[in-house]
Amino acid sequence: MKNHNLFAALRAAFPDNLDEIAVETENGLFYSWRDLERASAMLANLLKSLQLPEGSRIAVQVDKSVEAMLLYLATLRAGYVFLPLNTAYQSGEIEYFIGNAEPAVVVCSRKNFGWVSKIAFKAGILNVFTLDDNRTGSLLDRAAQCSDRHEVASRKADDLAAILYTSGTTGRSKGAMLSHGNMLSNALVLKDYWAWQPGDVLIHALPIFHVHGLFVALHGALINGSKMIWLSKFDPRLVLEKLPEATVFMGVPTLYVRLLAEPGLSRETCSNMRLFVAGSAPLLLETFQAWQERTGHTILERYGMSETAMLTSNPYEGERRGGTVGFALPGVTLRVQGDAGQPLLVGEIGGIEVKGPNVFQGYWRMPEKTSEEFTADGFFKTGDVGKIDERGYISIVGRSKDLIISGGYNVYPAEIEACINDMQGVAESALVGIPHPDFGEVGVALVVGKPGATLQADQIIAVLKSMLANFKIPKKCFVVSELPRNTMGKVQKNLLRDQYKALFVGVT
Ligand code: MCA
Ligand code: AMP
Repeated sequence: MKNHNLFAALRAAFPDNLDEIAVETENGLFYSWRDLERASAMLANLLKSLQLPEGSRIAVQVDKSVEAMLLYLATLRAGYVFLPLNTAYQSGEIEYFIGNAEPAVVVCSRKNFGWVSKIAFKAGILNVFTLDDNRTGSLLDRAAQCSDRHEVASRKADDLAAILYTSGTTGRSKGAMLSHGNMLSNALVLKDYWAWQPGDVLIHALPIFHVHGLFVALHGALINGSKMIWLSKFDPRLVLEKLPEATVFMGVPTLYVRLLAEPGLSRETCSNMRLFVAGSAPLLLETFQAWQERTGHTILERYGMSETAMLTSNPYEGERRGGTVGFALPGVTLRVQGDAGQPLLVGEIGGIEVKGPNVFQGYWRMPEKTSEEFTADGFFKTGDVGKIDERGYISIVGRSKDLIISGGYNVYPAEIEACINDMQGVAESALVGIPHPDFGEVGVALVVGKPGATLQADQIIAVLKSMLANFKIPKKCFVVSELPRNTMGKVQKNLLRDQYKALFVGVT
């Protein structure tokens, strides 16, 4: 029987000459394809030696490094389920993920071992390893004793490969379950659609705990046997320095905004480049146009979700239209529906629904939530609102879900509002997304105090900082006397967005 393990497909795409360079880091380290093969085998053998039950989750909250990427590959290879966690998450957030996903293994950085292991041990997890971004930690110490030969675990296409937590409109995060088949189908479609070529070199500058960096960028390079220039963190100057050696770059819009702020960005620095891809948040037309003028390259914008990986893309050949996310990818069926579920005409705005081999297996241990998000005829409701023009180009014009996308990270107002509402003296609050020149959009909190309470905006922010990942912290907080409500009593966030829309104009 065919092995549908995603790692088997990625491994099969390694070049014949395993001594070629697969990854180069900013610190001048070079990893050959043989290194990737051997190290992922050793790590997979370590996981295997733990005799974990089938389907075990491996939760990982570590700084970006090649070894962290190898741990992902090893988890696939050993047939377990990878659960990446944003390094910005604080203890309350990690406690929730660990409690919800019940991983069998937790890997964290050494500096966090004290509090992470406490949470893990309390949850009954016996295997807690450390991994730092300087190639040290107990995970590598243990893997060093394992064999560098490992037979890839056999998996079916719908077996789980990863769980990505994505927040919900009602607060707590849901684990989107992605299978080996979901991810392989997407990787193969993108390889073709973006015309990956022999000799391509990817600058990998995104975090590897979300779809963009972990799947779109990494799978893209690996399934094409392409070299990666691996940057531990996005640094515009370093990217500029590496552009002449690269052909492909992927980023959230903030990365393009920051690169445009660099005087060194020019046609010349980009002359070796073949493709710039943007996604995870709307790319402003002004950024799209400024990039074209400065570099001569037209950014290719695409659209996806944690639940689905990539759904649409502007074409590689043919016109890439700014302000649109292009066409549904091959194999993806996309429709725009009216409120009553009726199909809409060209140009009419409605909810985006999708179907395809890339669409996830459901939310982890939330069957009811899963079925709510699918239509009777099997389409997944994205929560994005869009339209399709006469030439078939899809545009995202808004979201029916209350979501703020800040620098490519998702911030769910309900989660932040719940934290604020729990604070002493707070009657209620609202978090709204306000345009921001760097992050695209940022959260601003409006807080109403209980009668007689004296609230300090700074104090509210300070408390939030102790509870939540830094990117979720409102960039501004205002104590107000009331929130505008409609006749149904619902807070009119559109009025608040309008009132504060100029707050960050001109901010750099
Ligand atoms: C950092 N800060 C932020 C953000 N990032 N504030 C709001 N939004 C953010 N995204 C704040 C920190 O809280 C901190 O504030 C200060 O900026 C400096 O933090 P630092 O970590 O040094 O920031 P940075 O290195 O400049 O990071 C900015 C960044 C990063 C490079 C744009 O946010 C990033 O890598 N974003 C990419 C996210 C991504 O990969 N998204 C893909 C999701 P203070 O000093 O006050 O504490 S996958 C997805 O959406 C799908 C499905 C798709 O379609 O791709
Ligand atoms: P997440 O599932 O957390 O990764 O976030 C997915 C959401 O990001 C989508 O539902 C969209 O709202 C948004 N998104 C991703 N790519 C784009 C894009 N190119 N333009 C607009 N929104 C996007």
